[in-house]
Amino acid sequence: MPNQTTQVVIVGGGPSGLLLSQLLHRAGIDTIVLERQTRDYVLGRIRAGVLEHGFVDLMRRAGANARMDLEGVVHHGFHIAHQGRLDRIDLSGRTAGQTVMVYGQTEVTRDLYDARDAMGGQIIHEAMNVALHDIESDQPYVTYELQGETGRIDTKFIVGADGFHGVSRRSIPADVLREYEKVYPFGWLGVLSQTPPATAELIYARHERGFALCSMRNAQLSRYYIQVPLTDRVEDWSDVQFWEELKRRLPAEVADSLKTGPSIEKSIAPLRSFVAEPMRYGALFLAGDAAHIVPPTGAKGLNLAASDIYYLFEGLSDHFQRGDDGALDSYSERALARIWKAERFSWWMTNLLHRFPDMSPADVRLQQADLDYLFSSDAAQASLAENYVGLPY
Ligand code: FAS
Ligand code: PHB
Repeated sequence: MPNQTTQVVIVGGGPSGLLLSQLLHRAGIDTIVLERQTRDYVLGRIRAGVLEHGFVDLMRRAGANARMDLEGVVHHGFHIAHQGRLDRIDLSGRTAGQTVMVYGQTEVTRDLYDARDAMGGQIIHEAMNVALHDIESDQPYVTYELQGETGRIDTKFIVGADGFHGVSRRSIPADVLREYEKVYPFGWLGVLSQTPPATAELIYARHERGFALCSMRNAQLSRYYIQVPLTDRVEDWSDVQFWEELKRRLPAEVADSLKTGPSIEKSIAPLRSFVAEPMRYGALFLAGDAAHIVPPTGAKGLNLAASDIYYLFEGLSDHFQRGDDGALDSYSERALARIWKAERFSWWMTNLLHRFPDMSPADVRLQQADLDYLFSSDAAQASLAENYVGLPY
């Protein structure tokens, strides 16, 4: 396999890597994306469902927004169910008109793949054993294996957009890398069903039996979650058991009208808060889940990847177009400032709504007081809303 040369090698063909590759290509900057899995495998993942307005803007800037703008649904608020009732958070009312868009990550990824294909972007699937070399030098390169042959790509920069289990973060020396982690004592059992959503807007439910979430992908595709112990396995839960437990955790008005149906996807995701610092080491930049993970309670995971890509795109464009490295040099500090605020919000919302195994009666009352304060205070609701729609980039 002949050696190749490019300006930026991107490891990982998930939403982070694809979005950056598309933005750079439109700015005349050459990239090669190395993805370990097949495209079908990547597109088979069911993950995030809520896009901040910043993410929506970036998809439009990338020219990958046509289907999103047609099929995505703008949401102006969501509900919190507690003590048998629904209270609404008025996102647009509390943020001078800002909203979120409900549009699945699977569709975002599909749109980005289509946009890359339309521009003739180079994505190498099933690239195995990707390895980063000489990242401290100004002549780094990447090797990988494809159908038994070894390939080499010489480049100026490498972006690690290869998720939590990728190779990039592990390429930063242990005495340089600092990792911060908090693992939650429960997981989310998620179900996708071809049924109409429970309500027009999302419902985050706090219940003594545990957290639940009613979300959706479109008018005929719903996404539900219930908090489960870490010891639970997917095979422990039949569809009937899932629907019965979900209904127990929802106000009667919602449970009674819930349309159930067979699950077309069912999985358990662990919850953790995680940040790796720094997000740059020599010619290597980390972006998205490769650098940080949040509990999905605040719908921040995918959206944090977007702000990383925004900062990185700005820095790489300045470098290649104007020879200015200011934005690249400040990338890690700038991205981490927004990441830690989103980590805080996701941690706070997770503590507000989940039943922790070791909660004392006092802890339960304090948690309820937190909710009572929230719905008695304009300032508290404005604070939640500005975090949920997305803090400024
Ligand atoms: P990704 O993990 O999506 O993509 C990384 C890509 O790199 C993958 O395609 C992988 O195959 C590839 N890769 C890995 N190692 C490689 C290697 N060595 N060589 C080449 N390629 C390699 N966020 C929300 O906002 N809401 C949610 O409800 C939500 N639910 C989630 C559920 C689950 C089970 C998981 C795991 C995450 C969830 N997230 C959620 C977060 C998720 O959406 C991420 O934030 C998002 O996928 C981040 O995108 P990327 O940074 O591109 O990482
Ligand atoms: C989803 O629709 O998958 C979803 C929505 C909001 C969240 C988490 C997941 O906070």
